[in-house]
Amino acid sequence: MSTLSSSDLLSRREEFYRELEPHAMAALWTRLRKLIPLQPTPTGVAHRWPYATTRPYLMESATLISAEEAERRVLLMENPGLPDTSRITNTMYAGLQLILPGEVAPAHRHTQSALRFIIEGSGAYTAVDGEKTYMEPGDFVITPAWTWHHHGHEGNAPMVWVDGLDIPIVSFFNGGFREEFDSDEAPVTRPTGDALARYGTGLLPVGYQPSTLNSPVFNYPYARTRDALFALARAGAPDPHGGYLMRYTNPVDGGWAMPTIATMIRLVPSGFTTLPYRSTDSTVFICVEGNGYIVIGDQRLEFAPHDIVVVPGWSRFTLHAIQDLVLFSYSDRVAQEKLGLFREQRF
Ligand code: GTQ
Repeated sequence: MSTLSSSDLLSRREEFYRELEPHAMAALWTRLRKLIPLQPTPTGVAHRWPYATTRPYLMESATLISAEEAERRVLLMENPGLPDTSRITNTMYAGLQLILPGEVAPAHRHTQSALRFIIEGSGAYTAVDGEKTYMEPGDFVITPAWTWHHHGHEGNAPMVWVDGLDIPIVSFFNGGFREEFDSDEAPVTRPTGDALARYGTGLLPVGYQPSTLNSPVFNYPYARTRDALFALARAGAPDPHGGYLMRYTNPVDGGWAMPTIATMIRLVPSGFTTLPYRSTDSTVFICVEGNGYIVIGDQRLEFAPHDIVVVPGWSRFTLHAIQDLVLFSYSDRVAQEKLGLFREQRF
């Protein structure tokens, strides 16, 4: 190595780093610890959006703009630790969408995948790839990437749902783009309920060859999900770290329902507290029903119906149910698993 004195060596190093800059180079050893940290290093912070706070703004937005003019009348949730990114986690988008009776949110398609988790109202539908599905609170609905979709409302009260999209993942690959349909409504070519009948009853058409990475079931009705959760609760003990925790699956292969977004639902029974758990996927929780709270480190965030709570990856948390607590959640876990990145730890 050099014969420079140690102070000369240090100043020569600083100079050397500056000399590299105009050549679009840098010394790895100045960055290695940050580039490849010792522990998973989540970005973003834990945060709660109480529905009591979000709902009045969402309703006021309807006095300011129509669904048609907005294309989608949505207030998005932006993680306070990720300002100006339109992200709720490092890899996920979340918005609250409002549609009023008689409105249509016009047909378009995009390379991003979307999920809807229904919050309130009845009588609105989403038309996805030629089939309309009417949405009820607690339903989980999939809009696969690049399928035409529009939303309409035949009911008589405001309808609200959460949109979960993989926008940041697609942006990472510079893969995000859109197309607008010629008219407001894309053609509906199959009867309502067709997909559920073909693919969602434990049966599959013989010879069926999937043409998509998504589950062919695109509405998982809450009535069925809820029955399953409460049947489990009558039949045995909850998982100590998760409660009665179920994932939404693709009936074709038993994998996750969507290729980039993992979706789960759980019941934490009244009075139950889960043991500490953490995983590498930052997670968005939506409280479906019941009451309780989550403890993340020294932070405690309440769950009331329709509240949204985000938990950064690799933060240890426990769930506490005051009344039977049903939580829907979504994250990039499915993408992490495919890339060999997913880790979890039970304490
Ligand atoms: O309903 O198609 O929240 O395209 C963001 C982008 C909803 C939608 C969002 C979208 C949609």
